[in-house]
Amino acid sequence: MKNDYAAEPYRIKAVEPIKKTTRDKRETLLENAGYNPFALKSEDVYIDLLTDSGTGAMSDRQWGALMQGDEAYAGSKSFFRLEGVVQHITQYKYFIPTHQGRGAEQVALPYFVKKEGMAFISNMHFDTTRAHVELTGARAIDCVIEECFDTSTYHPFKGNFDLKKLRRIIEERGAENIAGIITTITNNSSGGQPVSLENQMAVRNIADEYNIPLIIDGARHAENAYFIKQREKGYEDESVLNITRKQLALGDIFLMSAKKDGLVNMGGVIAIKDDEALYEYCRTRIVPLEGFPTYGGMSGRDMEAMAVGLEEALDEEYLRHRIDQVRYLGDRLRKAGVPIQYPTGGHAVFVDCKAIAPHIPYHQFPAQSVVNALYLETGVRAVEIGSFLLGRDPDTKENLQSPLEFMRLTIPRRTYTYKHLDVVAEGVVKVYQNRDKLRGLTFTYEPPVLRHFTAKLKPL
Ligand code: PLI
Repeated sequence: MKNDYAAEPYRIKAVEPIKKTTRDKRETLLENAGYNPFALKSEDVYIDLLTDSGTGAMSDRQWGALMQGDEAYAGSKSFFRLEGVVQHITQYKYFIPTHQGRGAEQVALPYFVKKEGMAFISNMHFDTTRAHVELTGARAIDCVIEECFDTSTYHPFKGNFDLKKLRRIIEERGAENIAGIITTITNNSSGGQPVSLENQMAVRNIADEYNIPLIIDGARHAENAYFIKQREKGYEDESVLNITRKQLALGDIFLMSAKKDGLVNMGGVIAIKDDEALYEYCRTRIVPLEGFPTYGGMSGRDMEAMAVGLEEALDEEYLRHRIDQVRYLGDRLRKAGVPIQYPTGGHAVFVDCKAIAPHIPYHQFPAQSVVNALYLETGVRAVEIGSFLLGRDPDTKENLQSPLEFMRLTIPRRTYTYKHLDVVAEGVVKVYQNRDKLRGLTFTYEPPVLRHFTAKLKPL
C-alpha cells in the first residue's frame, strides 16, 4: 500500500468526545434496536459511518458566518447572499432554498409528471428520489452501465448511464411517457461512483433528441467534478469549479441535498436554469410545503453557513484529502481480501456483501447482517444499501432483489482521522474472517414506505 494519502488540510479547533462500549452491551443495544442500527442512539456508536449526510464538521468561517444570519421571514439578506453563491456556481437564473434534498424533490418532481403511466429514468435513483417519483404516481427506472455490477473490475466511471439502454427504454415506453432523466452525481447507490462529463453530455444529447427534461441530482457534484479532473482526459488542468459548471450546464434543473457537498448539517437547493414556468411552479409549491421562497425551510444563519460551505466544497486541497480518506479505507480492506466496489467512490467504501455472505438470500438481507456484525464487533455503525433498502415492487408488493448488496462505510466530511479508519478496517476484516457465522434476518415490523429507516428485524 503506497502511502500517498493526503494529510488533513486543516487543524482541529473543537473536539467532540466519543465513547467505546463493550460487546455484551452492544448485543443488548442491537437487540433493542430491532437489529436495525438506525434505531441506535448515536451515543452508543463509537465511529458513526451511517451517512455522510449532514454529519460533517463546519469550518471556522462557517461558524463565523452563522452570526450574520438575517432571520427575516421575507427578503432575508442571508437568502440573497446564498442566492449569489448558488448562481455563481451553477450559472442558473433561479434559486429556491429547501430544508434538505428531499424537500427539493417533493416540490419540483411533480411538475414533470403530466399524466398517468409516466416514468423517470436515472443512472440510479437515490431512495428518497425513488420515493418521491413514486409518490407522483410515476415509476423510477435505473439505467447504469453493466460494469457497475462487477464490483472487482476497475472502471473509472461506474456511475455512467448505459446510453444504449437509455435509448431503448425511451423508444419502448415512448418519449411522451418519460417525465424526466435524472443524472445522479456521484451515483450514490452504486458506490459513490462518478459520471464522466462525456457521458453526461451524451445523456443531454439524448434528452434533447427526445425533448425530455434533464434533472441533475447533484448532492455530491463537487466530488464528481474532482473525479473528472483526476480521471477524464482533457480536464486535468481545469478547476473543479469549471468542471462543475460544465456538468450543471447540461441540466434544466439542479436539485441538491446541501448536507453533502454543501458542507452543512441541514439544507437543500432547487436551482433552475431559465424555465420560468418551472420556477413559478416551485415558488408557489414551496410555500405550503417548505416555507416562504426566501427561506424555504432554512434559517437565515443556516443559509449563511451554506453560502460558505458550497464554496469550500470546491476547494481542491479539501477534495483531495476527502477522496484519499475513502481510498485509504478501501485499500486497507482490499489488501486484507475484503471484496469492495472498486475503485472506491467519493463518499464511502461499499463492501460487497453478496460476495461475503453468498449463503444468505436477498430477502434475508445479507448486507444488513454484515452491518450488524460490524456493530457488534467494534461499535462502528454502517448502513445497508441493498435489498433491505430497495423495498417492495409498488405494483406486485414483492420484495425487490437488489443487483448489489452493499454495506456502506460512509465517511463524514472533515470529521474522522485515518486512525479511526484503521479501527474500522480492523473491525471489517474480523467480520470478514468470521463470515461463515453470518445469519439472515426477517421482519418483526415492516413500514409501508422507506422501510429501512424504521423496520424491526430479528436474526433467523
Ligand atoms: O437526505 P436529503 O433529503 O438531504 O437528500 C436526499 C438525497 C438525494 N440524492 C442523493 C444522491 C442522496 O444521496 C440523498 C441523500 N442521501 C443520504 C441521506 C445518504 O445517506 O446517502
